[in-house]
Amino acid sequence: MTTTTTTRFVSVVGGAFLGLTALSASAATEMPPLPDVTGDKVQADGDFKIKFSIGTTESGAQYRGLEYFEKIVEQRSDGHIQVDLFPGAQLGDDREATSALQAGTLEMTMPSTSPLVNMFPQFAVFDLPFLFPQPEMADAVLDGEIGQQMLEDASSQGLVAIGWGENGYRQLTNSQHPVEKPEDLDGLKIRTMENDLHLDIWRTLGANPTPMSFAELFTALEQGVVDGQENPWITIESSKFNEVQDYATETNHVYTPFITLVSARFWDRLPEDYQALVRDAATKMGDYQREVSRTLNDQIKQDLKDSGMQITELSPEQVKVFQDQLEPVYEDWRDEIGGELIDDIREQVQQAQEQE
Ligand code: EAX
Repeated sequence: MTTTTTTRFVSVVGGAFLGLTALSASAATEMPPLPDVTGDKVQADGDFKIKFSIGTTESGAQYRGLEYFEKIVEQRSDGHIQVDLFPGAQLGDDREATSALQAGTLEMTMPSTSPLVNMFPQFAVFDLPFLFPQPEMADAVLDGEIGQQMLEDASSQGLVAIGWGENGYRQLTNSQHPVEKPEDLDGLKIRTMENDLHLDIWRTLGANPTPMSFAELFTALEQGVVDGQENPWITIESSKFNEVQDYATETNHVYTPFITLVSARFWDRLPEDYQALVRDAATKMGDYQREVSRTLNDQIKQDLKDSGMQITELSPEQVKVFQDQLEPVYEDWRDEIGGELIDDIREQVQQAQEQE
């Protein structure tokens, strides 16, 4: 997050948020106005179309970010690049959309990193429990050398990775009873992302986890195929999981990044100046989307409470019980992820904490 972006966001958007508090609970995901587009028009040969698909719905912060991306790209290319947005996994869930990019039938997507660890094993580092105590520490890693290296590594297998956003801190919801401690999870059927580390987390805590794509999740919760799931507040609300889940616990157990991907087949056809424009727009989208997500997080938690969800907030001591029980997960995954990468990130987080 650059200072200019933060300042612009506060000045352009701050006023709108003040107004929001007066609105009713149903207006929870009323979004701030989009920032103005800055930067010169870019001229290059050809006309292009970008179909951009995401798993989350139109009422989430991710989609708001995409709208900003669309505005930047269309305005600065003077309409020579058209962006069409497809939210709600209508063109496929995270994995399917990523495959479509590889096949060249879709131009862009922005999945969680977790379902892609089968392609990029180092992404599993972000699935380690309680890795980032503050979102700014995730920013420092993602926007720093480690994040840059990961974008380069993920620019392979028919993909070009051009930026980061956030899904955010994951919270547990379920249909059965309040969860305050690991024992309360005994036997609960929890849907996880298609990711072995997440399965390990929930097994270690005593739950009965089952992996499933995001596109199938609402129906599975509604029909009682699973008792619970975990996602950030904004994703819980925008997917209406609160309509089929009475209980939630603010666990903050994993911080999930979104990664912005482009089809290499499309990218290779784009003139260099347009590639630079798309990269720049992806960076601005990532900064803005993280701001929107963080600004709305507490308000949405409150709206979920107001809608009748029973939300358990854990004391630091209660969180520590979960953390201690999950410490072995770090050892289990050390070799697979790479000990050096884990140590690097933990060191950066510690330094950031000491500076606080
Ligand atoms: O696109 O699968 C999930 O729980 C995620 O939130 C999904 O990646 C959103």
